[in-house]
Amino acid sequence: FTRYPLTLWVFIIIPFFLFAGNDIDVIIPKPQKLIKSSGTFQLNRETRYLSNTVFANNAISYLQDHLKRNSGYTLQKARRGSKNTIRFRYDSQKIKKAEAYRLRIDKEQVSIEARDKAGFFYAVISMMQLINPAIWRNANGKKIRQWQIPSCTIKDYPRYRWRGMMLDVSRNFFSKTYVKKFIDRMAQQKLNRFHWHLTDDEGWRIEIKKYPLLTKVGAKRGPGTKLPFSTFPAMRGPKNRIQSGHYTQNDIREIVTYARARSIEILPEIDMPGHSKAAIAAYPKLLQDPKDKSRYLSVQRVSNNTINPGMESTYIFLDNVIAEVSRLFPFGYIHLGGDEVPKGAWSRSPAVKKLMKKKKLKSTREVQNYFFTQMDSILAKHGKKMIAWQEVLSEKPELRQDDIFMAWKSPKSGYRAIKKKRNVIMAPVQYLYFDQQYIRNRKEPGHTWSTPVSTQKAYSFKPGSSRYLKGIQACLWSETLLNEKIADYLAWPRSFALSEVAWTEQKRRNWKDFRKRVKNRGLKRLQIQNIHYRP
Ligand code: TNX
Repeated sequence: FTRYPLTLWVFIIIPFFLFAGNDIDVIIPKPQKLIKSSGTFQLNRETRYLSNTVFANNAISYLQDHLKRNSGYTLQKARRGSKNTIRFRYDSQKIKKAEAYRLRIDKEQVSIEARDKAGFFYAVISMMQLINPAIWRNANGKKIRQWQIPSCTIKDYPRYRWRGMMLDVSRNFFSKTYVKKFIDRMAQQKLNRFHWHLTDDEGWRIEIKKYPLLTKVGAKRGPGTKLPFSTFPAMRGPKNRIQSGHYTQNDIREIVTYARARSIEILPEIDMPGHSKAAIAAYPKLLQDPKDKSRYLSVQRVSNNTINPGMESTYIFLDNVIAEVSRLFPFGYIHLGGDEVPKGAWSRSPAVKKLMKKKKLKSTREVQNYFFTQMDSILAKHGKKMIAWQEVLSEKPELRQDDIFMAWKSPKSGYRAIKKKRNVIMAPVQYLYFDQQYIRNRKEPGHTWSTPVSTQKAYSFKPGSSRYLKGIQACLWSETLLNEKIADYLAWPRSFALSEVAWTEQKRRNWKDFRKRVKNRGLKRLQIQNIHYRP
């Protein structure tokens, strides 16, 4: 006490501890508007909730689950208005934007207003981020009977509608349990689109009743099926094996329900016509021209992995697959891949030559256009719109205006598509490929083919704005994700940055301020859930 003068104590040191104790500026992604007031709300066994809308049901259950687990009691419904309540109120007058909410906390009550399910859910997420991070514990621990919520008013809405993450479960398989964890962690960050990369050369991971061999053959891997990348030392060991496994249709329905309870829509991806070795292994006769003499390698060095666009059987097969996928996933879009069709694919296929003659197609490019035009109308028949990688955007594609393209090569390539009045989701490798190393180092897991993506680099992404820019997403390809720990490590803490770039207005974003919130709260939340993040 005597080392520092009294003035320093009165004006700096004591106030610091006063405010540090119940700091409210802890939420990630940062809300658009947050005003602190005095006092705290005590959430305890006597607290009740009131609601005038079914839109709040998911939010209430989510809160109840966490309280049950970590306090041992159920948040009950109040009979009438009284003190110590959390009020959920539908209000489309006051709340104008989709997914927006207003959250007001004072000593007597918490009041939440929104106009849709997502808005109520995000209000609860913000409220939970304001209290002791132990609320996020998912295993049983010490029961906490009383939670302090600092008083404040928050008015909040997302900057972009599409706030996504992609997980590749083909190159390495992830269990249903892990996929659910992955989804729940997204929800904690107000991310709302889970892009599920379900098929690729290395494995077909979704049960299709009409074609059982897709999983019987296409989801099983024997010994010796190593992935070709070996920059990370662990990848040279015996654990570098592609995993077998797939999701049954019941698994899928369960995961869809789980995600929807957290305001997350699932975008399934069936990658075609390239990246299809697993499907071809299961049904070679339906998907490749037996007279095709072309031999080629993909950029990942997989041979002859491309579905033939000149055969009738291809379209019948894909139509049947899309029919089942459409029924499983309620979301309005299906992702059809379209990336990295290898040079030379089907170049010596009589079936493709015949098609080119019949339809007057002059190049491989035009054959690919034709393929996606056909696929787009198959999707339309099943009531879905198309999302695809940017390669599908050609000179004059006859694709529907509602379709969306994912720009992964660079932000610039995304802006070019926007100029052509095409809907775009930005997922540039330089900022949002979370399968890349954080820093260039032999001991770091992750890919090395692009530049490293530190958390700060991801945070520095400025996507811009346009009515054609639907939002952003990060991608976790799994060639180097040998296990769940490596997946966690590559995803966190970078996903905090993703969520804030996707949610918070540019002028509200600041790296130092963000880093402080991550350090003080974000990382604690990860620790409590045993998430193996990169320190
Ligand atoms: C490129 S990006 C791919 C993936 C790989 C990824 C590895 C894109 C549409 N295709 O097939 O897994 O690089 O980073």
